[in-house]
Amino acid sequence: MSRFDHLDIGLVVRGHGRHYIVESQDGLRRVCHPRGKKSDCVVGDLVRWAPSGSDEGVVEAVEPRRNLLFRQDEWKTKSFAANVDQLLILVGVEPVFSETQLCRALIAAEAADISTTIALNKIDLPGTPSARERLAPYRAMELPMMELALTADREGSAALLTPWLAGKKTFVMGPSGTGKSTLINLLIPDAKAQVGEISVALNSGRHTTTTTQWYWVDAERQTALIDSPGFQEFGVKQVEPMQLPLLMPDLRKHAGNCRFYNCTHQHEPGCGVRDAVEAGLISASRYRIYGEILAELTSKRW
Ligand SMILES: Nc1nc2c(ncn2[C@@H]2O[C@H](COP(=O)(O)OP(=O)(O)O)[C@@H](O)[C@H]2O)c(=O)[nH]1
Ligand SMILES: [Mg+2]
Ligand SMILES: [Zn+2]
Repeated sequence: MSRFDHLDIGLVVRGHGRHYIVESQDGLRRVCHPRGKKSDCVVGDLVRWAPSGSDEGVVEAVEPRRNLLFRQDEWKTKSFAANVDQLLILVGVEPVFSETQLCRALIAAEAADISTTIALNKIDLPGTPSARERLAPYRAMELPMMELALTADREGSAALLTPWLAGKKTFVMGPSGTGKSTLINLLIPDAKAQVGEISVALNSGRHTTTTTQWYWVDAERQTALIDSPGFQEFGVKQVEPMQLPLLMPDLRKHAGNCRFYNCTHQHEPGCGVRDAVEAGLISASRYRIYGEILAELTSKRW
């Protein structure tokens, strides 16, 4: 019980600097301000809010979260969203995706206990076989995968996505230029309206994806897509170094074979992970990226 339990619950559908757009249960969206200086709610949060002025509100409290997807570097933490059911990482045949960023996103999702599917978009392009090859280690890890051609085969892509999304809140992540906006517009015909409504409330004309945005796919508001701006940096400082291999399923599978229980899989003798790399069971690039992230997590800042 909290002293705000009598207030209505709303859903944060967008963050905008120091204020938020909160959707109340009747579907109305209004600008809400945090009480006091602190502003720590994120898209997907359920909040207790109270009306203020004629058409705005005040966020009084954030309900406990089921999960929180975020990245963390040396200096700051950046939350993506809370309370999501699944993550869709969209990569494209073009532009060639960064495997490091892909690994980091997967680690952050594992750490937040959010199940992930990788979708390869633009399979109408000739670079498709080599993109598939780069994703082979992920397929071998038994990560669910999908192949899309969001512009070249709209119907086929929608037929794959629609049942997979139904009834869930899906966070869509991926580098820019891979087709995230195309996907949103394909599945949500009134996407522009859902943003436009907010832009009017904020007196801002900008419709670009510069902030994370919650969209309802269906009129019943059961299925949601959360669109995010493309990411560049992706720190995973929230992870304990010893936990890192456990968040990488291919490494985790072999870490039990190491001689030392606290093996870092770097130089120790009798290392099951390095044996697996040598045997081709763990991809050399994944192992290299593991080493890079581990170095980051164990580096000391004075
Ligand atoms: N060839 C091809 N181009 C696509 C496909 N899907 C999206 N694109 C193009 O890729 C570009 C970037 O798409 P966009 O949705 O803006 O990417 P975002 O930055 O992730 O939001 C646009 O020019 C799209 O038309 C596809 O399946 N095949
Ligand atoms: Mg976009
Ligand atoms: Zn080891």
